Formats: sequence, structure tokens, C-alpha cells
Amino acid sequence: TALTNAPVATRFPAGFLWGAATASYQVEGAVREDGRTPSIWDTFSHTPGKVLNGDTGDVAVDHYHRWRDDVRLMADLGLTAYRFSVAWPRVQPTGRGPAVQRGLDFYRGLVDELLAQGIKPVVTLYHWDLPQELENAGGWPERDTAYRFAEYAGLVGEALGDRVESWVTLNEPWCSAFLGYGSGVHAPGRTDPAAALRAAHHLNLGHGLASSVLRDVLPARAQVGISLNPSVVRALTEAPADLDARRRIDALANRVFTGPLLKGAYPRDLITDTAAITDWSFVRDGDTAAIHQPLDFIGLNYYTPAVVSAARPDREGPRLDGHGASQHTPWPGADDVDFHHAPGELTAMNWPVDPTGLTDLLLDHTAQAPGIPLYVTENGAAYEDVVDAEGRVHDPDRIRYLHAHLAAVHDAIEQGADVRGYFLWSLLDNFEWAYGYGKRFGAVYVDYETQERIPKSSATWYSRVARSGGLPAES
Ligand code: GBH
Repeated sequence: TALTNAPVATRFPAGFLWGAATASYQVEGAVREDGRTPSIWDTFSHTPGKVLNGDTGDVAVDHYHRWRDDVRLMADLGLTAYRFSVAWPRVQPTGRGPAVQRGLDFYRGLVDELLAQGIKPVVTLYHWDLPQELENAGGWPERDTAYRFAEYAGLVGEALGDRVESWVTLNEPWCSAFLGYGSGVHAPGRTDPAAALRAAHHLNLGHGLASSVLRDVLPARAQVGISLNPSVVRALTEAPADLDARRRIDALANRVFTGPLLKGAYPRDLITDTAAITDWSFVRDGDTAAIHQPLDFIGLNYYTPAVVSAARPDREGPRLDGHGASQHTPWPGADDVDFHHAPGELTAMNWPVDPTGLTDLLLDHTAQAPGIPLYVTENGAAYEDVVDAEGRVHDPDRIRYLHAHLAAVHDAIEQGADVRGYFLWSLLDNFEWAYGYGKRFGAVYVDYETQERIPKSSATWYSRVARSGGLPAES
């Protein structure tokens, strides 16, 4: 088509990684094979009422059996990197003890095939599938889970360290802590604000301990980082009460992680704001130093910004925020903050499209963490994709979304952000957590009856971008 020879209008730095991402529970299926035991997401998805339509990850997109085809698909698309996660309950079914060889073999095979195709593997150690046995012992609100995570990280590091350079400890610890233990819309579905704050700390500690272990077992060239989902929080107005709402959500969404990670301390205002919920005595001497490890990169996941205000007396209906179907807040101590839609058209998730948030996010982290390279480890959108009479999937909305967000990344680079790569969420349509299979984020369509993969027009578009190293003037 016309684009094949279209000139590149916006060029990215040489070596910029053009990737796509997935996560184990969302794509693998095969939940009872080769020694895998249930994770909290198996339990949660099999609990009636937790996931839309009663969908589960039992089969997902059968990636556990179709991984060779999926790698070929990535190679055909010209991707230069693939971010996937390791399922902890495949490697260490009870969350303790020695590694299961068959579990490790699956990931070793996958990594070898990626390398053979010239695709850089980026391994995420934890994308939300905690072994159920560890949840039975208390889960992330319990300190021991951080030690267990570090031990597991060491097992995977030892097994794959000779061939994997890039390591992400945790994916979006905010979701694990505040959606898992606060609002309860994610596994394990607990709704206890104090437990959510304890979980956030133990996730931070787990990251710190795991990165120390990884430094010990991995070759010196290894890169160790974390993927965060910072809220780009904007105040609805400049009124002091709205600015204060912004400050409080920024503390609970962002600084609860970047404080200890980048500065070695929890923010004072966060501790004061949550004093009625917890005294933070679970933070022991030495913990914040253990969390404050060198980071080789920061991964940023971005979808949409948040607009907040102080509670409005005239507010109507349910608030727009991470409450989802839950009556419980993911924002401990800030239940009185109102969330509003940013301007912009909505995706199928009802998330406003606002690419300027991505530029802001990258520049903000450039200022906060000078000298640390950044990756966009997730960005993408769900739309109502359908297969047409010719068997094709046309998704011009997604192409526009990707184009605008990649242009936003380029803007940030021009303004000084050291962004080394971009990972489209997601390679394939997959299990979208509490939304089940109802929301499609893939560049590649999956027919959930036959497991057939059909690259959408956005996949073709992205593949041209990846091959040319830049954006066309128009999509
Ligand atoms: C990521 O989560 C996940 O890493 C990935 O597994 C997932 O499939 C993908 O994004 C798409 O959802 O919750 O209404 O306040 C993103 C989860 C979505 C949580 C945006 C915070 C803010 C809007 N985040 N959400 S709301």
C-alpha cells in the first residue's frame, strides 16, 4: 500500500527497541501442565462474580503451546524486542524450595527462539501471578513474601542469566497492592486499606532484595529495572483544594514507589495522610536502603492520565476511577477525591486518549531520575475489533492511538528524555484481567474459538514503523 514507500517523517535514535509485551497469566493457558500450581489469578478468576463473563486464564491464547508460532509472528512483524513475564507458580509451585526444571525449560526454549530470530528478550519476573500458597500464608501484606520473591528471582536469574540481559523485577506494583488488596478488583480480591499499604512496602522491599540477588547471580552486563504505572495526575482546577487532591493522589500512586526507589525514603506527606490507617511500623530499619538500589532503567507503562479534584457536592453517580465494580477504594485515606475524565475520545476501556500525558511522564521521570534510561514498557489501547468478510481486522483507531503516542515519545526524546525503547501492549489479544476476553488490546487478533492469529492493520502499520525506525507523516 501507499505507506510502504512513505518517507519517514520522524526518526527515532539508532538502536531504539521496537517491542511488544505480554504477561504469563494473560496469554499462556496450560495452567495445570508441567507442575504448575494455582496462582492467585486462577483462584480469583474461578471465583464467581470476579471476572466478567466468568472468563479465566485456563486456556487464554494457548501461548504455552503456540510460542514457536508466536515468535515467528514477531519476527515477521520485524519486532526487535519482546517483553514477557515468567509465571512464578511454574518455576516454584509453592513459592518456596527448588525450581521445577520443566517450568524453567519452557522459558529457556522461548528465549532461545527469540535470540535465534534476533529479538531481544526482556523478562518480567512478576506480573501478578503470585503462587496461591504464598497468598494463603498472607500474600504481599506479609513481609515473608518479599524474601520469597527475592529467592525466586535468584532461581530464574541463575537459569536464564546467560542469555537474558534485561530484567524487570515487578510489573506495576501499584496494581498488585491497591487493586489486589485495596479495591479488590484484582486478585486476591482483598479490601483492606492497611493491608494495601503493607503490600506496597513489601513489593518495594521485594524489588530491592530481588535486584541485589540478581546483581549477584547475573553477569555484569545485565540490566535490572522495574516497570511502574505512574498516574499522570492533573488537578481539575488550580483551586488549592484541587491541588491538594492532586498531591495526595500523586503520593499514593507514584511517590509511594519512587520515594524509596529513587530517594531511599517514603514521602512524609504520605505517612501523615495515611496516619489514621497505619503507623507504618512495618517499615523496618534498613528497608528503605534495601529498596534504594541502583536502577539500570525505569520502565513506564502509560495508557491515560488522571484528572482529580476535591470532592464536589454536586457529584453524580459512580466516580471514574479504579473503583471499577468495587465499593472499596484503591486510594487509602483519599476516598473523598473525585476523578474526572480528561478531554479526548475514549477507547473501549473508556480511557481518554491523551498522548501529551506520555510526554509529561517521560520528562517528569527524566527530571526525577537523571541519567537513568527509560523504556515505555507498555502502551496501547483496546478497541472493538471485528473480523470483516475478507477475514481482515481493520483498526484505524488503534493506528491513530499508536501514532500519536509514539510521536509523544519522540517529543520527549527531543526535549531530553533518554528513551531506549517502546513496547506495544499487547502483541496478542488476551485475558484482560477483570474484563476477561471482552477487551482486545492486541496488535494481533485472536479468534478465541480456533486460536487463529490475524495481524490487525495496526500490526502491519507498527511493523513498518519498526522496520523503518520512524513514523510516517500520516497514517
Ligand atoms: C496494565 O495495567 C497491565 O500491566 C496489563 O497487564 C494490562 O493488560 C494492561 O495494562 C491493560 O489494562 O483503574 O480506572 O483508575 C494497567 C492497569 C489501568 C490501572 C489504568 C490504573 C487507571 C484508570 N491500569 N488504571 S482506573
